[in-house]
Amino acid sequence: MSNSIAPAVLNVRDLTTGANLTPAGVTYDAATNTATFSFVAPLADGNYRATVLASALTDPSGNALNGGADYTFDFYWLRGDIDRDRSVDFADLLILAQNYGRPRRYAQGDLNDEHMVDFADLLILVQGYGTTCRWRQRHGRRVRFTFNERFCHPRSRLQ
Ligand SMILES: [Ca+2]
Ligand SMILES: [Ca+2]
Repeated sequence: MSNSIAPAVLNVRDLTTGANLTPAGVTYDAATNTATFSFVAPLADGNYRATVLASALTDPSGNALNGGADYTFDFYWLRGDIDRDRSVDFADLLILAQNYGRPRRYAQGDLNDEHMVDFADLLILVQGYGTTCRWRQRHGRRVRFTFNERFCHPRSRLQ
């Protein structure tokens, strides 16, 4: 992939509202071949579909990504769900407690991305405690999702 990438190569669709979200910025690390997109407003808890526009990404020879076919993937965001099981519960609280007072990342309880697990993170988790973000199954396919009425506003980043 070339060393430059525009934010518009990625579209994120909120599967609840149908709203399309375009990243405000993107950084690219050539050493790890990783693009990190950022948004002006944090994503709300819920399910999303990200689409990378193949025509907007080329390799150094000018070949489009994925043979010219857009690449899509689904993901969800649920603030406080540290272990990524679509639920904010005791297991998440336990992870946070084990890392309390230490410099850590999201997967270890730093929910506000300040690289420290502290009371602010505990407050975020408690506010979302009991929240789930589930796919509704229909004919074996993920077609819609449900989650309760709690909405949080995390810092959002795709890698
Ligand atoms: Ca969890
Ligand atoms: Ca923190």
